[in-house]
Formats: sequence, C-alpha cells, structure tokens
Amino acid sequence: MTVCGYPIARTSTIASPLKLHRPSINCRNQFYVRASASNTSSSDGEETKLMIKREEDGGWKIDFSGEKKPATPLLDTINYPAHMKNLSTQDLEQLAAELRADIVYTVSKIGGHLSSSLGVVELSVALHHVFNTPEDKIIWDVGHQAYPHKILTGRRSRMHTIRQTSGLAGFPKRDESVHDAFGAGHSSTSISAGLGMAVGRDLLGKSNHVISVIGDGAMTAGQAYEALNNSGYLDTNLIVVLNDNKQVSLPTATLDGPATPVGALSSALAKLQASTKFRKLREAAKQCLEAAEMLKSRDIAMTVADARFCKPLDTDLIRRLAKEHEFLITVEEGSIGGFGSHVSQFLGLNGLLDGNLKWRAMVLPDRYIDHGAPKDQMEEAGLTSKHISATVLSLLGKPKEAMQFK
Ligand SMILES: Cc1ncc(C[n+]2csc(CCOP(=O)(O)OP(=O)(O)O)c2C)c(N)n1
Repeated sequence: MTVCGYPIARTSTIASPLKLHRPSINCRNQFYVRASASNTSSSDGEETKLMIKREEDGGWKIDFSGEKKPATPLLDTINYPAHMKNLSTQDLEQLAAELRADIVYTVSKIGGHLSSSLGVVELSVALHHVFNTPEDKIIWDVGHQAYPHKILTGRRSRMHTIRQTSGLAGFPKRDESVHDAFGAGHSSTSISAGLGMAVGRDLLGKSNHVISVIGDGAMTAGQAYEALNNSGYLDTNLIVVLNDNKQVSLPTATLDGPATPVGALSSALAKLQASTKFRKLREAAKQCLEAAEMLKSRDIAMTVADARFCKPLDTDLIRRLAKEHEFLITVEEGSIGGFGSHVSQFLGLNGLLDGNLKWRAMVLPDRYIDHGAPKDQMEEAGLTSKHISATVLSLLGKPKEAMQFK
C-alpha cells in the first residue's frame, strides 16, 4: 500500500484500501492521494474494505448488503464542508458514492432512516459544496434524511451512536452541531422556520442564505402552504428545495395515482395495531407483564389487560376489571389526557369509583424526553416494570417495599 502527497495536482482515481493522512483545510487542495493494492486484501492487517466502482453507464456499483466496510478514500478527507469546497464535479460524484456506501454500511449495523437519507446524498453534497453552513442555514424538513448532512458536518465518527442514549440524535439537533439550523421531527415546518430565519437575517442586515429542503410528502401539509403563501407576501430571499422523489413515508399517494390519505392510513395502522406481532412489541404491555411476574413472587396477583385502543373504549372489559379488582392502574405510552383520562371518565360517569375501587394512571410526564434507547426513555418516564410494581405496592399500603423498586 502506498499513500503519497504531491503538490498541486489532484486526482479522482483513488484506489483502495489505503491509509489516508487527513490534510488540513489549508492544504486540502495541495495533495492528492495515490494508493495501490488489491480490492480485498491488505498487507498491514487493516480491515478489508470494499471498493466502490464506477460502472460503464456512469452509475456506481455499491454493495447494499452492508456486510463489508466500503473503502471511502475521498470521504475520509472530508470532516467539515470547508474540506469539500474545491472538489471538482467528478470528485463530488465520487464523494456522493462513498457517502452512500458509508451510510448503507453504518445503518445496516444500527438501523435508522435509510432510504430518505440515501435519497438526498447528492443533494446534501451539492448544498454543502455551494453554501457555507453554519452561516448559511439549511433546514431539513422532518429531519429524517439528515444522515449525509451529519456525516459531512463533523459527526461521521459518531454515526454508530445514532438513536442511542447519549449518542447522536436521529434528527437534526441544534445543541448537537452549529450546522443544524433547526431541530425537527415534525414534518412540514421547514418553510415557516426558514422564513423566520430569513426575516431575522434581514432585520439584522446580514446576507447569509436560508435553504429549506422539503419532500413531496411533507409538502402535502397545510403549514407548508401557509408558509409558502407568507413567503410570497413578505418577498424575502428564501430558497426552497422541493425534493420530489415521488415517495412518501405515508400512503397519501402511490405511483399509480392518488390514494385516499386518511382512509388508507387509518386502515393500515389499525391492521398493524391489531397484529399479534405488534402487540407483543408494545413497550407498555411488556412492562406490565414483567411487573406481574415481579409481584407474583410476593404473592400479589395482577391481571394484565391490553386495552389496545383508546377509542372506542372496550367498556365491557373496563367494567369487568373494575368490578373484579381492588385497584385499577392504567399504563400508557402517552401523556395526560389520553387513555387513562378516558377510562377515568367512564369509571366516574358509571359510578364505578363510588365504591372501594382505587384508580391510578401512569402516563408520560408532561415534558420533553430527550432521544435515547427506548429502555432508558421508559426509565426516565417512570413507566418501567419497576415503576408499575412500586405503584401496586404503594396502593397496597406497602410504601417501604415500593421504595425498593424505585
Ligand atoms: C406533523 C407531522 N405529521 C406527520 C409526520 C409523519 N411524517 C414523517 S415523514 C413525513 C413526510 C415524508 O415524505 P417526504 O417529505 O416526501 O420524505 P421522504 O419520505 O421522501 O423521505 C411525514 C408526513 C410527521 N413527522 N410530523
């Protein structure tokens, strides 16, 4: 293997595997990398990497199995957008191919939003080549497509921590990077957010660009249209990129034409929620079953009923549970005002709380819970099996025992 630095010339024919000395921003344009070795063998014991090849039709041959780490010689030199300013069009194409392969490889290990991120690889490279974040503001609608942006803005080495507690967020997050102009997760907000930033820029007399990137799916929401309408009225300088990939995460349309959004969505979700697999997976239900197991060892019998839907309420089931038990605890992965409130109103209106029944609700706290592993989020929300067991023990008048679970 050889890696050589030469003055001035740059080349796009980079062979791999190679060990690359990362040039500083200043000398980025003064080096080129030349390496020689076969695609799959390594003389110094480094992990074998897979070459990304350009095909005759101009496309790139990328391994989508995620099994082998791709060789990414050009991407390895890019830590921040400043490093890609002087790349030629040919280099940028290579960079996009390597970025795509890198995302496939990483997401195959950790899971996450793959297709939306793959869909904006070229767009992300182009935007970061043309514009200068963080001065210029790029706002990704929803934010589920921000993996390439994250990699190009200093976070590549932490991509494997995405969606883990204390790891990178799966969406843009302002306190994660100055390059994340707007934190989202909600769809259809990018144009109004961008418009606000553009108006703020004008008031401050600045000249930076503001770019909102919105997909055809997110464009279906009213807020996006309101923002467009307002942008036209205010006539400020705002760039809106419509990323129309004719794919929407929700079935508002198919390639054969429009589909009824609400009907199709609700029936698809209802089917999903009713499926045994999904119900097995539901975190709150799992926690209740675990709590029942924990309490069994203390000779406390607990019935776990999966109510499945907030509406329509299974009133026969609630009535039966209320009549046959001393305590009723509703547990939900939702905040106050949902299933538990609905049940309490039903119990109250039907006189079921006039006797000995004690009812408690366990809900998500009414505050923001940061991203993280589901198990840690449940812990923070106070909805784990330990919390449920503690609630039961408190109701039974055993506060000391309850404390052991907290
Ligand atoms: C307020 C709100 N409503 C709905 C959603 C659900 N949602 C997730 S992604 C998305 C739009 C995705 O379509 P598109 O913008 O075309 O992106 P693509 O699926 O092509 O990546 C929607 C509506 C959401 N995140 N926020």
